[in-house]
Amino acid sequence: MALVSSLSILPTLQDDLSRLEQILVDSVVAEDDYLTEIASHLIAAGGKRVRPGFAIASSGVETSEAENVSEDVLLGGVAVELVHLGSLYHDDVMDEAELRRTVPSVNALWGNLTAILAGDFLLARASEIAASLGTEVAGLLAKTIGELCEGQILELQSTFKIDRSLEAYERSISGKTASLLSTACKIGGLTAQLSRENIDIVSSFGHSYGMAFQIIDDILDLTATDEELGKPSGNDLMEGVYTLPVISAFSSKFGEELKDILGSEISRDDRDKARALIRESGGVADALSRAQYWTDKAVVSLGDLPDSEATIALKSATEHLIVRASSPIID
Ligand code: GRG
Repeated sequence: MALVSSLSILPTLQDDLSRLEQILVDSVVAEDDYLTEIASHLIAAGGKRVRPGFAIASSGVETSEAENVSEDVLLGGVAVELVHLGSLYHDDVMDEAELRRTVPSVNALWGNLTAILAGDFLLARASEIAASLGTEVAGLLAKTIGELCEGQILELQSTFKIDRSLEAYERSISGKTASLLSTACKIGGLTAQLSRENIDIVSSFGHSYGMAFQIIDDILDLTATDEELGKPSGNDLMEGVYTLPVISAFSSKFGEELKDILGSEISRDDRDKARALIRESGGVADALSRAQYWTDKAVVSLGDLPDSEATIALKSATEHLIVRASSPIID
């Protein structure tokens, strides 16, 4: 798992994540065994637990030597992972995705109606846990769920648009991805009762990290294999979601040729042609430098935090992101 290689220099993290896993599994138990099975499906399938990892690490930035986190921090991490899971259930319905986290998606196994309801159930459990952590956490998580929807709607509005701008792209990923990473860090800070100044810093760090995280995710969709992703690669092009490498390639010397292929539904052959053109155009390299812009910003914000083991782990995880996209290996 990527998290292990990126935040793992935090000596207490593995132990905290094992404690978190049990709470996560317990949090989706319903009265009905059938619903429990469906709600547990993607938890059992794996996932990197990036958001809980960042909540845990952020909670420890004021502690010079790492120590195990409180139950409240773990509950905060569980709440953000449940929102992430709920969004994956709904996203897979929207994309008619068949595979997620290397296993058949919930919609593929149980159908769209059940997948939507099970996704709602995960959001409900997330909200219940957030409410137990106080009104600020509950309000923040509710606001973030709204931002995810806003980001996703912006993406929908721009599908198949060959004139999608960098600004429009970044507005969308800010909502659909960066907001939850920022909230994960902020909830870590709130539940550990960090100073207000440090809570604001980890929140802003999480936003910058999240922007880079989504850009890298979008690069990997164009450069990685199906096996590396645990789902079919090149899906964004098929769905008409033109991400940063594509937007950048549109304004290169290959732009006109690319626009002739894209802009509407395409075959797998055309997808492969478009992918080759995007790589040749330097679009992937451009996107990588924009990701670097965001990771640099994230690292700069960490400079104002105490020099703790957790702060160093957050820095190392941020630097690891760029390495992940620069090499074809996904861990
Ligand atoms: C119901 C909360 C809710 C939202 C509805 C569908 C939707 C609006 C939003 C979808 C947002 C989405 C899927 C964003 C992509 C986020 C992303 C980068 C997912 C992959 O995250 P990883 O790499 O995955 O952390 P794992 O599987 O490791 O957890």
